[in-house]
Amino acid sequence: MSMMSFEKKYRVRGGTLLGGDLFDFWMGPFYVGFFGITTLFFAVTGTALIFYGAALGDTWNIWRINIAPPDLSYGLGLAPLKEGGLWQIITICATGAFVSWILRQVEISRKLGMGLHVPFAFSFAVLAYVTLVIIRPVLLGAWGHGFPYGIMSHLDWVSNVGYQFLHFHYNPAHMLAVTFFFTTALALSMHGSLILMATNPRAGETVKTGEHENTYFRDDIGYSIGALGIHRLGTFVAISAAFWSAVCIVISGPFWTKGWPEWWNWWLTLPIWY
Ligand code: UQ2
Repeated sequence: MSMMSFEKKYRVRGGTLLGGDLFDFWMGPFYVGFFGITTLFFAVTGTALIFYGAALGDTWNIWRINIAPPDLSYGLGLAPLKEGGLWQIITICATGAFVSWILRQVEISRKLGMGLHVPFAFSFAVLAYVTLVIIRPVLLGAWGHGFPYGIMSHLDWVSNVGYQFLHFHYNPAHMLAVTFFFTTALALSMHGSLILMATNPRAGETVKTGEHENTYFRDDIGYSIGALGIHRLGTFVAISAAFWSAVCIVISGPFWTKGWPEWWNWWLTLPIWY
C-alpha cells in the first residue's frame, strides 16, 4: 500500500512503552513495536491451537466446531491438553493478544501526542471477555465456568447460564447493559445518518457544514448536543454497555445464586409496607 505524501510526518519516533527504539519501525502501513510482535505471536499461536482443537473434534462443520473448557472437577488447576488444556492455553493467547493490542494502541497514541481514549475504550471490551473466561471462573473456583469456544456451543452456554438464573432479563445490571447497547445503536445511527446527509447531499448541492448539522437537530428535536458532544455521548454509552455486561455476568453466581426475578423481592420487603 502506498503512503500518502502527508503520512510521512506522522511517522514519528518514540512514545514506546517497551523496547525503546528496537521495534520502533513500520512494515508497510503497519506500526510494529514490541506489542505488535506480541500481538502477532499470541494471535498466531492461539489461532493454530484453535485449528488443532478443531482437528481433535468430530466435525469440521463451522457451526459445530467446539473447544470446551475443562470439567468442573479440575477446579482452578491445569487440565490435560485434550481435556480443556487447549481451552486454557487458547484463553491465555486471546488475553495476551487483546492486552498487547491495548498497549499497541497506547504506544501509537503517545507517538501522535493524542489522548488515550481509544485504548481506554477498547479496554472495556477486553474487560468483558476477561470477566467471562477468567474473573468469574476464578471467583466460582473452576475454569469449567468459562464459556466454550464454538459458534453454537457458546450460544448454548449463554442460554443455559441464563436459565440457571430462571430469567436473566430480571438481572438489573443486564437491564442496564441492554439499554446501553440499544442507546449506542440509536446514537450511532443518528450520528452516522446526520454525517451522511451533510456530506452526501442531493446531486448539484454542495457539501454542508457543522452549522447545518446543529440546525437540523435544533429544528427537529429542539436540542443539539454538538459535534464533540455526540462523540462524548457515544463513547460513554458504548463503554457503559460493555461495563454493565461485565457486571451483570460477574454478579451472577459469585454474588447472587438464586433466580434473578427473586432479586426484586427487596422491593416487597422494604420496611415501609409494615
Ligand atoms: C447532534 C450533533 C451531532 C450528531 C447528533 C446530534 C451537531 C455531528 C446525532 C443529535 C444528538 C442528540 C440530540 C443526543 C441524542 C441523545 C441520546 C441519548 C441518543 O446534536 O451535533 O454532531 O451527530
